[in-house]
Amino acid sequence: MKILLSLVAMVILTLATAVIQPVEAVDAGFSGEYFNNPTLSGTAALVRTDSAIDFNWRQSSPDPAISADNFSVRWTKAETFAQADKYTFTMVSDDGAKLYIDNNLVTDKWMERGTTTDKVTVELSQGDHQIKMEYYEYFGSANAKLKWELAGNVAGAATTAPTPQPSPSAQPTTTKGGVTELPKTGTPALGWMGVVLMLVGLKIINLSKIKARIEDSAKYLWNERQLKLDS
Ligand SMILES: [Ca+2]
Repeated sequence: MKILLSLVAMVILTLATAVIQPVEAVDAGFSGEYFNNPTLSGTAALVRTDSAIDFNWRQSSPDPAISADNFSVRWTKAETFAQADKYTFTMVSDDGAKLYIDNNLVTDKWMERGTTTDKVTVELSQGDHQIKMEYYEYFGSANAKLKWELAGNVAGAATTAPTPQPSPSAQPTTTKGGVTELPKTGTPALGWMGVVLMLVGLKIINLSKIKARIEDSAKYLWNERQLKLDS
């Protein structure tokens, strides 16, 4: 009986895994809009896809179409986060930069300066979130980098969270324990029971049939036992 129930559970799990297995998404990278002015003004002089924001241009320019000084870049990307958790974003820039998550301004360092690292920890729901980094180079050397990882993997990151400054059109953010909380927009994770109920709903699993099978097997095992006792 126990073995049979385990088998039934295994079948359900296998079916559930087959149904919810996500298709591996192709990472489209960042859309980068490059401007020949330091204020992201007018029409971009260059639009290209950057697989990552990880640049050290030093004294030179990102592209022949862009000047070596007094340029700006806006990178945007829709990133799918596999789990709801706290994530630490590490931004490096020379000169200034701003970071937005879902159009909420979470780091504002729009200033002339040498290479500086800024970290911010943000609580995100599971699912898609828009990452946007704006950057400008005033003069001299230039670099721009952005990466993120689970806050638990970054020592001391939560202490550097700034006060969030939501843009007027954006939903308000709240701060709890040094962590910036964004408005909840993602879908909650499907629980195990949710998956089973969904499969039942889709009639992939027929509970009455499974119950009948279990009862049949129980009857069979009981009869076998009686036969042994009788003989
Ligand atoms: Ca510079």
